[in-house]
Amino acid sequence: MSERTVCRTCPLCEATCGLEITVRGDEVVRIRGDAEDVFSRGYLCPKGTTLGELHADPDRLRRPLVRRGSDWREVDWDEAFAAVEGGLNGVIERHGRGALAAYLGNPNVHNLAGSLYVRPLLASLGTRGVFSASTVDQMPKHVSCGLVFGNPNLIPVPDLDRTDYLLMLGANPLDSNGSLCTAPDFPGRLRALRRRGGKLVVVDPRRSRTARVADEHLPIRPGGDAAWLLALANVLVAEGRVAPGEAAAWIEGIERVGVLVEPFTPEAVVSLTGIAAETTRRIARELADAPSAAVYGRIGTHTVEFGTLAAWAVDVLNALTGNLDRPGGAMFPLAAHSRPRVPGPGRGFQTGRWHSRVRGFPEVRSELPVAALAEEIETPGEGQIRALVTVSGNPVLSTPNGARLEAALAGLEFMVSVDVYRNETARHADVILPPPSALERSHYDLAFYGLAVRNVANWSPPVFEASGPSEAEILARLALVAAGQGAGADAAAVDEMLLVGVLQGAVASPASPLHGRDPAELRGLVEGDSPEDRVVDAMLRTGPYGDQFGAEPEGLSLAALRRQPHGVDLGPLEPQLPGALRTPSGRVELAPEPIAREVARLRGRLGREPGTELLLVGRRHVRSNNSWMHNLPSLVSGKDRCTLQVHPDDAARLGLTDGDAARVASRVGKLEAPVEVTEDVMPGVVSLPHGWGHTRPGSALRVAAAHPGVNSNLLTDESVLDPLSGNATLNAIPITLERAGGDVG
Ligand SMILES: Nc1nc2c(c(=O)[nH]1)N[C@H]1C(S)=C(S)[C@@H](COP(=O)(O)OP(=O)(O)OC[C@H]3O[C@@H](n4cnc5c(=O)[nH]c(N)nc54)[C@H](O)[C@@H]3O)O[C@H]1N2
Ligand SMILES: Nc1nc2c(c(=O)[nH]1)N[C@H]1C(S)=C(S)[C@@H](COP(=O)(O)OP(=O)(O)OC[C@H]3O[C@@H](n4cnc5c(=O)[nH]c(N)nc54)[C@H](O)[C@@H]3O)O[C@H]1N2
Ligand code: SF4
Ligand SMILES: [Mo]
Repeated sequence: MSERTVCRTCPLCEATCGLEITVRGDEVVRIRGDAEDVFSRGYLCPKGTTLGELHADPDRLRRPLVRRGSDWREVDWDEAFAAVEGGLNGVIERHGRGALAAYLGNPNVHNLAGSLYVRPLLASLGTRGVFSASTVDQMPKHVSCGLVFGNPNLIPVPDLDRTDYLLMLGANPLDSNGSLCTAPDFPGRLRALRRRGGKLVVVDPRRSRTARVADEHLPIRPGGDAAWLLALANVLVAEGRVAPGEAAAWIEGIERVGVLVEPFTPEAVVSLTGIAAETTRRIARELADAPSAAVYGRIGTHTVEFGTLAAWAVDVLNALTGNLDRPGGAMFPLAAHSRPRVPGPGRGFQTGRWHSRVRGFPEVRSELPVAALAEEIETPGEGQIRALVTVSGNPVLSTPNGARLEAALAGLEFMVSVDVYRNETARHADVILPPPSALERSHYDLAFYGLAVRNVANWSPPVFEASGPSEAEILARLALVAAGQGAGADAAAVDEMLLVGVLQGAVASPASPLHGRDPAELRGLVEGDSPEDRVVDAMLRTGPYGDQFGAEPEGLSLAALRRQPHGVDLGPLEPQLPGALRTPSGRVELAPEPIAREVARLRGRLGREPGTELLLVGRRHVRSNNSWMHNLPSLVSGKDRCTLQVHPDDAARLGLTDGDAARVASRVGKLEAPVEVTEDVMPGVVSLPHGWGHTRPGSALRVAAAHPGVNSNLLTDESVLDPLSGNATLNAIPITLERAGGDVG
């Protein structure tokens, strides 16, 4: 049989690497980095080569499953949707729509169907019970950007390829390949930064792989980032080094920031951060003196109690040093699919339009904190959640106090999961609807081109034809069932609504060259083999580089991208402010009131002696991807990676040696994990990766079950949230540690 080669963008993480996939018949023969990809230039990580393995995994679900007790039965699609209709309607009839909820997991944003079709699904569910992986992840950044720039999706990224100085906190792109900063070949880009004479400083309680390649590694006490960043700002103010440059014209609140940071002297934050005052002063001066600099913070800065404050302080430092929105600083991408801008001031950003029922958490971006999902299922009364829809998520392993959530899921009246595996979460579902594999769909990265360090666009065709309904069709049919239109309703209605919505948005915008045109006429010009592709075509053509349906003949369209299998480079990032701002003032509002209140709350921690408990942090490994790629033999082979890293001093004090089983306990739970004694963690800190714990009966992941590891989220605490964003605290968890076996005190 002859071989063929298909180029496509890897959808597994945020880096968007180009892959060259060689196929014979319905088999993947080989996957390499696409050397001609305009963005990744041949780079790929070990996960990128596994798309064929994922596709062929015998445990990957090919047909819908219906559960009765602990028995699973394969059914056809009509029967599956009929079962969903019966289950959802029953709950709606008995308890109303307030009893419905949805959880949306991470791969939704790596997939056109998830990005486009989840919204109509949520609208049809008609519930405020919406939860997602965003509140165990980046919600603090959305909130800080929402407050400061007026748009929670207007997130600055470090201008990696041009910066002279990168101060990176709580991120480990050598393993994660980058997050909220799409940059294929992050390792190569960091090497280039140092080669051109730039400096990389990594702030992390662990000597991560990224810290190892940095010019300087500053170990920080977990949870200390917000205080430390405020201390850097304090030094800039105290030493008269605030220099926002031309941006001063459209930034307000700089003086207020000066007042807010006043108590956070380098000396005052030493107990919270463990960083010497003179080091803090030196880094502040280096930041101010660098020709260009970017401060960048990620998971370790966000998934902590003061996550939003830390996310805000990152951008404050960029603004105070004149690096916001300038080359080499922190800049805003302009994605090819972005919507035409409405000029002038915006409506700003609000949270708390409603609140969670049990603990009263404010809604943020129409979501409630996933750390509150279990209690909303358990607690009786009006609005108690009785039915759950999960789409590509595994909250049992990925959200705090997984044991409590798992028990709550078991008590639901109905649950449906859209997932490619029967995993630790989906095993509680009554119906599982499996979409085709990633190779059986087209791809265009709607989420991550908006966070990329260069403006690029790339569309990938499917490698194989899907044997079942596409994920878009599954989600559309679910939406129609939830809307009461029945299991037999035609999904095309949802497709049309999405497509026409894009066109209507364009013709309604005075900023668009298509302003005033007839959407029906444009609809006739849209191309694409699938409904998702047609939406992408509409977005591209009406977007900032679009062909505007002929008015800009050289412009982008799906057809234009089809002709460029290695993607289109749209150039380095360009300044976007003040035009992109959506604040009511039309300016950067650097010192918003909710943030000021958080500063005051953190101020209350100054001078408090730190506790003596060990603090737990997470970590990632390049051969892992949250909870769901442990079923691939090539990724889990080798020595156990789910180890508890302990500093030699702590190990000696506790009588632990390498390979011992240790009992770890937190306020909410306990587990046993093998100890790895290493100087890579700072004293007082232990580290355990998340996404493991493949021990649950009823999941169907045979390879993962042979390399189970433990679920670190049995230890994370659902009671402590970042109040502004509702984000969970996944790092800096106080724990106790002892040798398992009971013979040691
Ligand atoms: N302690 C701790 N916990 C953490 C983190 C941490 O750093 N520490 N990180 C957090 C972060 S950043 C995140 S994003 C979350 C992730 O949390 P989740 O999104 O809940 O978990 P994942 O492990 O990403 O699970 C993804 C699921 O999607 C399925 N899937 C894969 N591809 C597809 C597809 O194309 N379609 C469909 N329908 N399903 C698919 C997989 O089988 C898997 O079940 O975990 C969080 N949890
Ligand atoms: N290989 C792989 N790649 C992935 C994923 C994966 O699971 N595996 N997940 C993807 C997802 S969903 C995401 S969101 C991204 C995340 O990408 P990153 O943000 O780069 O996440 P991590 O690699 O977990 O790095 C977080 C670092 O923060 C440190 N840390 C912990 N607590 C603190 C603290 O209080 N302060 C500071 N300064 N540092 C702290 C940890 O030691 C760790 O090194 O990765 C994505 N890419
Ligand atoms: S770095 Fe991310 S996008 Fe690139 S090959 Fe690896 S998993 Fe895929
Ligand atoms: Mo994430």
